[in-house]
Amino acid sequence: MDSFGQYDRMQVIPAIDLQNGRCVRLFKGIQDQSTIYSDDPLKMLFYWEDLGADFIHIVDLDAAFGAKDNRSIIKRMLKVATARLEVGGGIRTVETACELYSLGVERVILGTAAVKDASIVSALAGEIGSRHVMVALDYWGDKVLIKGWKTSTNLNVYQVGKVMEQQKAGSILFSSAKDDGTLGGPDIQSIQRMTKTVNIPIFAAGGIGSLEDIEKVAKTRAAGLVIGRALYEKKFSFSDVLSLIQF
Ligand code: AMZ
Repeated sequence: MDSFGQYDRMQVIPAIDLQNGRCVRLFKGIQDQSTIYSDDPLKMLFYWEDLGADFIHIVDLDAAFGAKDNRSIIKRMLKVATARLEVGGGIRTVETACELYSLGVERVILGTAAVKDASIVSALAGEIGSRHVMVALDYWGDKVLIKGWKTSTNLNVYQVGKVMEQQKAGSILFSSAKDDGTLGGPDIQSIQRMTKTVNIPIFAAGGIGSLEDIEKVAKTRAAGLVIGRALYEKKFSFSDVLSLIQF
């Protein structure tokens, strides 16, 4: 299947990252380098929905770092959301993933757990279907990062991508830690390489700073991309994004 084929157009997905109950953006994923954008995640959800987002990316940073979690907030968001939500951070068991799916998560994101034991991906896909299982491959250079990007592995991100495809992941979230939160432009070469390596949809994240950056990603056959800081800092508006990807 073409990595773009199952989507009418590239999906551009605003991100809500949660830390201590608030909406933040980190710089290069570093735990204590956060900018707070809102104290009210529900308001933030409605804000993106009102602007026309039909998919929203939610990350529980505290849970990804292995500390406390923001799961009760996420459950409240699930109750009221009209957009479809993809949710990740600290989901380490099939049971937790299934619970979130049963509460309405469209794509459950597994990072650390999938990298540690890829069989969790096929086990979860067997329970909820591949299209609801997104594997997060967060990387620096070509090495996979886990545990809130604090631990580097020796694993090659493209090889792991292939394994995840074999394990029936429905899609891959491909986040460049080096670029995340910098507004300095996406890692186009690596995105291109990953879209050529696997045949499942790739969602790129990290570094988007301008509408031109979005156009560059669109040319890579990525199925979508996740945007954080550029939207919060109003580098462009979400309606500009929607008109850009309409064609
Ligand atoms: O910014 C970070 N330090 C960070 C981040 N954004 N660490 C993890 N994550 C995200 C991944 C993925 O969506 O991009 O958390 C999720 C994976 O979490 P886990 O707990 O499954 O590895």
